[in-house]
Amino acid sequence: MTQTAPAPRAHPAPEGGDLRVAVLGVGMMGADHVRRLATRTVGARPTVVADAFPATAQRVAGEVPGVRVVGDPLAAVADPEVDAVLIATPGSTHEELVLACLQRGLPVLCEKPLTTDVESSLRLVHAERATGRRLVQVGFMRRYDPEYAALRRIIASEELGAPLMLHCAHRNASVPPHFDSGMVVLDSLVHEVDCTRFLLGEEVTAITVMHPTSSRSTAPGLSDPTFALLETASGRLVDVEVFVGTGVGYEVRTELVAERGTAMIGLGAGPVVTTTAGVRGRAVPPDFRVRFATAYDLEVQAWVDAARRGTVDGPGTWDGYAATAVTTAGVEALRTGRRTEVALEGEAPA
Ligand code: ISE
Repeated sequence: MTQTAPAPRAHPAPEGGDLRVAVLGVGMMGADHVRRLATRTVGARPTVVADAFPATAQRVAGEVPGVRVVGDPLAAVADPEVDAVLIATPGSTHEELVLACLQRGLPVLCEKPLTTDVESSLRLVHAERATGRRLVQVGFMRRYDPEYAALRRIIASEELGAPLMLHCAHRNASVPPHFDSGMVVLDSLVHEVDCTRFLLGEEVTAITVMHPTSSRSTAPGLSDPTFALLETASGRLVDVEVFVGTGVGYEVRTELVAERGTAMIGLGAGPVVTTTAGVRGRAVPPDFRVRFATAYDLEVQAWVDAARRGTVDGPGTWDGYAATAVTTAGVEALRTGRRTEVALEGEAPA
């Protein structure tokens, strides 16, 4: 759905050595990526970190020998000891940072969402295309999760016949205090939008977003849970419950309903009884770093391997743009209470 033929980069890493990576934004996710690059990724190492909070940058840099703090993220992109950039800053900063990487011809792994509005995402699609190469991978890590990959293989094998619907649940124990209802759509639901495109291989053409009665423990200013209905180009339906303040743990489930059977991922087998004690005795992961640890490892390793070959082969700017187009329509659907259609401009890469 997304691949373009990349022009190989002449010197992806200095003399075939480790790819030297700048990590921009070292909050919860960025700090996790710094540790991953330092200890679990082959062929890459973090060299530079930048963060809006200097003390956070110092603390994270202090954990890994050889990592320097650079105050300004744009200076980090321009740093001579940087061959590739991992962006984990808030989505509103992504456009400027990705553009700076494109201008330097650096491979980028940009955490999702690509950007927080559709115009800037589309600008990045065009800016990357203007370079004539693929340089940007978007951090839709679920594509690297063994369970999602297995579900995709089940669909591709047609063992269960054609896919008809997906039922998805996306539950966080808690989110930071600044998380509002728009962020639920742009930052959390965006994963299910990408999974829908990844699993079903088609675009989302309309979205409806509703709020059922909120949990009594919901933070002021946030409506939680949220229910979304995605419609795809061929008429399939995907329902998604996003509940970001369950207080329980991290639960991400996807159930495929197909012509001759169903398949669910994200659970142990058997009756579903979930409490803080776990699912049938199985521990509920506390957050996405634990639940998707393998996916993040595989994602970053795939990005590094491709960057060292002078290319990118994971989800790209088109995927980021397509997902943002749906979630920004979702924010509008939430505001108006109406089903909102999504139209993409231009063509997906062949
Ligand atoms: C967070 O940014 C993530 O990407 C997590 O996967 C998601 O579950 C969470 O809701 C987001 O805030």
